[in-house]
Amino acid sequence: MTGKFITIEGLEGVGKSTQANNLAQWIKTKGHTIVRTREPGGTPIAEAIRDVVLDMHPEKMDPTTELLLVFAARKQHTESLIRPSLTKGAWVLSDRYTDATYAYQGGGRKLDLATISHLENLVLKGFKPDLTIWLDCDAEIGLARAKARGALDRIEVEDIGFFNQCRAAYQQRFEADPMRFIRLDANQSIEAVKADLVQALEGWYDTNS
Ligand code: Z5A
Repeated sequence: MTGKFITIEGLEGVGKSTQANNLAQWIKTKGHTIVRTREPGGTPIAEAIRDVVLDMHPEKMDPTTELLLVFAARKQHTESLIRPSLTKGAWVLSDRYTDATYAYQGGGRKLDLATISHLENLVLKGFKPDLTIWLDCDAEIGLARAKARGALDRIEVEDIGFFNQCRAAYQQRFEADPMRFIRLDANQSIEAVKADLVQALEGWYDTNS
C-alpha cells in the first residue's frame, strides 16, 4: 500500500513546525507510520544545498541560481527519501515543498511562473502532494513571531513587500487547486489553529483514506 504525502506551507513564523507536531500526532493516531522531513533539505545532499540557499554570502545570489538550487535539493529529497518512504507505506509529512517555490521564487523574486512550471514538470514529472495544509497569516504577524525567536536567515531579512507577494502567490496556488489544499487561519492562537486543523483533517480522511 502506498502512503500519503502531506505538505505544510505558509510564510515564516506562521506556525508550520508547531502545527506539524500536531499533524504528526494525528497521523499516528490513525495507525500510520510517519516520516517527517523539510525543504530545502531532508537528506544529507539536500541539507547541504539548504545551507547554500539560506546562509548569508558576501556575493549576491542570482534569483535563478536560487530557483535551480531549490529544485536540485527537491529532486534529491524526492527520489532519495519521499518516494521510497511512500512505497513502503509510510505517510510523509514535509515542512514545505514545490508550492514554496511558486510563493518565494515566483511571488517574492518575481521569476516567470511558466519557467517554474517547466522545471517542476522536468524534475518531478507530475509528482505532487496528496494534501497541502496552508497556514495563512498576515506577513507582519508571522515575521514578528519569527523575529522573536532569534536570528534571521538570508531570505527572512527581505522586506514586508516581499512576503506579501509570497502570500499572494500562495493564494493563487490555493485558488488553482482547491481540492489539494486545506487553508487555515493562522492568525489565531496555537490552540485555535490546532482545533481547526484536526477538524479539517478528519473531514479529509473520511473521503481520502
Ligand atoms: N524556500 C524557498 O525560497 N523556496 C523553496 O522552494 C523552499 C523554501 C522549499 C526555509 O525556511 C526557507 O526557504 C524559507 C522559504 C525558503 N524562507 N524564508 N524566509 P525554514 O524552513 O528555515 O523556516 P520557515 O519556513 O521560515 O519557518 P519558521 O520560521 O521555522 O516558522 P514556522 O515553522 O512556520 O513557525 P514555528 O516555528 O512553528 O513558530 C514560530 C514561533 O511562533 C514559535 O515561537 C511559536 O511558538 C510561535 N507560534 C506558532 N504559532 C503561533 C500562534 N498561532 N500564535 C502565536 N505564536 C505562535
